[in-house]
Amino acid sequence: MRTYPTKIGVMVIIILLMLVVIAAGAAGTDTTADAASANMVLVKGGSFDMGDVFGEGEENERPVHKVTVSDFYISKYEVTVAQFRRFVEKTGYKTSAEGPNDSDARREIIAQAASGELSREDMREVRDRLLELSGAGYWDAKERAWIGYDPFTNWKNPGIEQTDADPVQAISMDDVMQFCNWLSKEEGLPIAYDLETGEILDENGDPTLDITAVRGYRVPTEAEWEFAARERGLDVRFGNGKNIAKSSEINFRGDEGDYEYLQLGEYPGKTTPVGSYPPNSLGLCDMSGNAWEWVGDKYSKYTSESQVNPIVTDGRNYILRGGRWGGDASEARIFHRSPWPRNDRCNNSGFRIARSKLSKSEK
Ligand SMILES: [Ca+2]
Repeated sequence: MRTYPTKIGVMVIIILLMLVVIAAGAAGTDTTADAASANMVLVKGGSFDMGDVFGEGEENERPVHKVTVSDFYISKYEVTVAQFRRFVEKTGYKTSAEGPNDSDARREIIAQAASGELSREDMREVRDRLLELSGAGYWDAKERAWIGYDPFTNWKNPGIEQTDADPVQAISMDDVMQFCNWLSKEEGLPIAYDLETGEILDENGDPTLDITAVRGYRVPTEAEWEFAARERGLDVRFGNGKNIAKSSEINFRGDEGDYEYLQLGEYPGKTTPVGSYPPNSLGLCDMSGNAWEWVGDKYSKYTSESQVNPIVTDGRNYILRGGRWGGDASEARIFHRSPWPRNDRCNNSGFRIARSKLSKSEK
């Protein structure tokens, strides 16, 4: 009988150990409760041939050109609904998509646009006025098409079912800058963005073109994003390190398209919790598919010149990279570039954060 208490003791220890293992497992995968900055991956810098090295994409993906980037951090996951909500709850921030819902103004804008008499410049103005109002570009998952601007679509109501661990959607570049500056302040870092001009700022708050001098949180530059998606510049087609797009490995419109690099599969028709698919060799998830991701450059055509830590600051549009849950295999290719105005947004647009590595001693 003397062994009885010992057995109970062993059982208690085993149960306790199991609980510890379960808790550790939960902590390891709980991407909703963590701060957005909790899962940053250091990417060692290097040189690579940026652009469509396969020669099969759109014209704006070429020419391939030599680019060197310095060490930087990038988040393992896209910023989640829960992480964005924490920012909104702490600041009361209203996103671009939560502007005034003025139906008269909207009607007038739509009538102007439909008149067919506007110049390209006038059409831009009309679009800019539309962007001042509420709503976001709406990708209809079932129709598999953009159905224009929906005045009620925003990050709280993206028109798809989402969990707190899904990537936040309907985010503009303005929203990105606000989020990043808030996060920098939370962590006692100098802010990275001038919210008026959109300029990037060094640690003294002065505008800079040197991304390595920026201390605060920001989105990756276009070159950093591509370098990371390509596992430090390898010739791979998709952000998970693979050359064939499979719906078991990427969240995209995987059930249609006629591409050599597509294995037909499924189309979830919505975002999925970040980290649902295997990462690339740097540990980064969803670099292809799930949320479309803003990068910190203005859109411009590539040139063949070699560049070191490039960042384009002139131009009208920023860029979304990496494809999206509603996009096809071609869009999910790493090289694909989609230019959008700074305050534009849609129910596919999200982001991930980055930070410069400042010195060898910094963790
Ligand atoms: Ca993505």
